[in-house]
Amino acid sequence: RFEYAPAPESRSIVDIKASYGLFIDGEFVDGHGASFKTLNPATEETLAEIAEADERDVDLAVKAARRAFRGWSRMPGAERSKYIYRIARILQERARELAVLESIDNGKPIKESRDVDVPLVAAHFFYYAGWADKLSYAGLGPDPQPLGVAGQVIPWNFPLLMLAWKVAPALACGNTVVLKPAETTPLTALLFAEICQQADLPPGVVNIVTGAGRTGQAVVGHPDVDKVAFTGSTEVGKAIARAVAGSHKKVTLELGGKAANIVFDDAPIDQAVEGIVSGIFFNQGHVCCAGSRLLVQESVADELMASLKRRMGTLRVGDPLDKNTDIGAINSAEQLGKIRELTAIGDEEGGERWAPACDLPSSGYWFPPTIFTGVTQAHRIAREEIFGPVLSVLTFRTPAEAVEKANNTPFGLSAGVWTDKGSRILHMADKLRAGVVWANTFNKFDPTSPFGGYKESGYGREGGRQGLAAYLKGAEL
Ligand code: TXE
Repeated sequence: RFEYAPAPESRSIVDIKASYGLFIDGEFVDGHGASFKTLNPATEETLAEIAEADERDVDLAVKAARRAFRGWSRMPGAERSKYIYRIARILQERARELAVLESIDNGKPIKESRDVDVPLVAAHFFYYAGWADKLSYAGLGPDPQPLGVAGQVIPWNFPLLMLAWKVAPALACGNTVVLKPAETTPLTALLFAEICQQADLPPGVVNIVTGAGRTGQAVVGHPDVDKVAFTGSTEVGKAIARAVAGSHKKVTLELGGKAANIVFDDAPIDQAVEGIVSGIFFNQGHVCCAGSRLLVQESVADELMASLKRRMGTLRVGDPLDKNTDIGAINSAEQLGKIRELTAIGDEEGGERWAPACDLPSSGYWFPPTIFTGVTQAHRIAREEIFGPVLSVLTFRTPAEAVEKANNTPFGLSAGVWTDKGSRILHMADKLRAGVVWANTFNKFDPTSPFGGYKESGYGREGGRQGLAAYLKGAEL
């Protein structure tokens, strides 16, 4: 049954152990390296001690994945599909636990992990389970073959969803996986490892190695890794591209963004305000495709801003496990520092800061929903990814000016267009250099749709039929 267990607000439904090992060859094992702590960003309490995989551990994981590749890649697609469906069903059965754990470790509101993250995670596994025995119909060649061992490095903003985007297509195509979760959010990946055991997935098909950047480097640099899939900062993405340059490894990179959410004067204002709010405040703005630049047509700017401020006044910031919370905790002290630094630069450069009055909890990492008006294209807050609940507002007069401003960024991941005119939507979608253009909506995701960027937002696509190409030999989009 395609249903999700509702209302998981209680922390008591998760069992967080004091310490966690690495998941290699189907077992939880001790690492050779040191360990690190993962915190609850809403309280700063330590949740658990996590093993930090070093080069030796990564080597063991890659060797296990290589051994498992033999059987997994030769298994009939229909058999692989059964395992992936089984994982999808267990993800649904354990949805409450996964949602609560994700909110505790990441800081995101429970209504988002419950209604968006976890359902999409299960949906990805269901979707790619369906492809496993139909690869020769994917239009990617008559006899598609897997690449081998996939090394996958993921960020902290959607810990379980980024895992799903990478693991589900890799397995469907017959690859095996060594995945490194982000150091601030390892817990749901480790629960996923338990789910792989529960699904009787053959040992070594999925391996989870926890750790920080050094562990990621070891995964990416391992000579027996055939495919590197990375989501994270543009800076690290470039370092990874350099590290694998000249090797046999196939690479996909999903990096930063600075999306424009463009509101024309004929847009339904109330609807646009909802889209702007979800575009930048969903997941505390820790979203690579967040609508972090609002481009509003001058003639409706005053009306729109007044309405946006009223709506922002109703947002509730606080306890991620409270189902009424709209904005949860910032994921780490480091990310909070980055948001504070960039917004202080916004003040210095002459932007006008506004945030509704809100009582922030005394411990934990918090930042109120904030807008900057009077922003020009030269301002750093109009150009750089803040990755927090901060919106930079610019205005435009003509569609051509909107296109010029929207495209005036090193990134090209997503954009939004709000207008009543269908022809304008088509025109803008054609002119905007962005991997996704949403029309009269924002931040809508679906496993059937390919996602990925242009320019410094990376290359390759994840999701949909196109997402299979990243995990098959010789297949290009
Ligand atoms: O990202 P990193 P951070 C952006 C966002 C944010 C900034 C920094 O602007 O403020 O990046 O975030 C692993 N080789 N995005 O520092 O460092 C790391 O351990 C291999 C946008 O968290 O890129 C983690 O697992 N791996 C983004 C993952 O890379 C390395 C999501 C991402 O961490 C590595 C996250 C190395 N040399 C941040 N160094 C998006 N596109 O959604 C680190 N890692």
